[in-house]
Amino acid sequence: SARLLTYAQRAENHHNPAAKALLETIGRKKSNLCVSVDVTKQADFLRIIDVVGPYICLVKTHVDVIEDFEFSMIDRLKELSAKHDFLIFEDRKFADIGNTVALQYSSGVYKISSWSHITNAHPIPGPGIITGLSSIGTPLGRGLILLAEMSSKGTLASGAYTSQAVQMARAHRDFVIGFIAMRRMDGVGAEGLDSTDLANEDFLILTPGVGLDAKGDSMGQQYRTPREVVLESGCDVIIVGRGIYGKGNDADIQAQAERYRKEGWAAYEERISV
Ligand code: BMP
Repeated sequence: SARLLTYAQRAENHHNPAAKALLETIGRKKSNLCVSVDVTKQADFLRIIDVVGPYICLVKTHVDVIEDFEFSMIDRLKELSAKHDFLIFEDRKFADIGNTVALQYSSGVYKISSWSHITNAHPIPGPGIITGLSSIGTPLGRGLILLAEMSSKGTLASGAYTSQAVQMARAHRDFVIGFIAMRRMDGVGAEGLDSTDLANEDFLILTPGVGLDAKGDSMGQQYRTPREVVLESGCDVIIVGRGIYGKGNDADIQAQAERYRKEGWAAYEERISV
């Protein structure tokens, strides 16, 4: 299973350009850390990314929370992505019918497909959401992440819903590169499927709800440590927001980014060494 392979080995075997690039970046930078930069001003957004850039494989954005948004911010983001060698993941959580999400992905103020290597969607509408997003993203070499589970208390994304999300992804492996999930999805919803085929599948598990200093927040977020997430649950990328950018001045933010990178990488090295 992919759980025991190195990121570099997985990059060699991957067919999707965004997944391949992400796995290569992780290996090259020795970082499975994705920073989620959920701030509301362009200047803060760009400054934080410039500080954490050397320590991350991926930046996760919620571009619609930026109050003074101008499209030139995207040009600056792309420059930082080249300067520091990371990919971009707009956490858009699409959740509509195929025709609508294709428009939301390609058009409007943000034109997400033009700059975000990876985006995500809720499986709730059924497979048409993948067809719609793929019609825009596949020609551009993008990758899609499905939300199979969530980190928040009381999430409805569990049990049969999670299994069906994985089944939807298996039917669209060219474009769906993995999941937002709290654990590896190997074998989930796989009853009766060919075992060699399943052994060859490589979905990336990107996991939010990661924090070293808090157990959660007052709105249902729940945190686990990088070690719990990567070593015990077999996830591939840790997503950290307030645990990094919420820590004060640039020196503190840099120190936290370095701390999470180290913890995430140590947990991975221990995982593949067994
Ligand atoms: P923080 O580390 O500050 O709690 O931020 C977590 C980030 O991950 C947020 O941007 C949130 O939107 C996102 N997220 C999450 O917390 N749980 C999920 O299940 C899915 C998410 O995208």
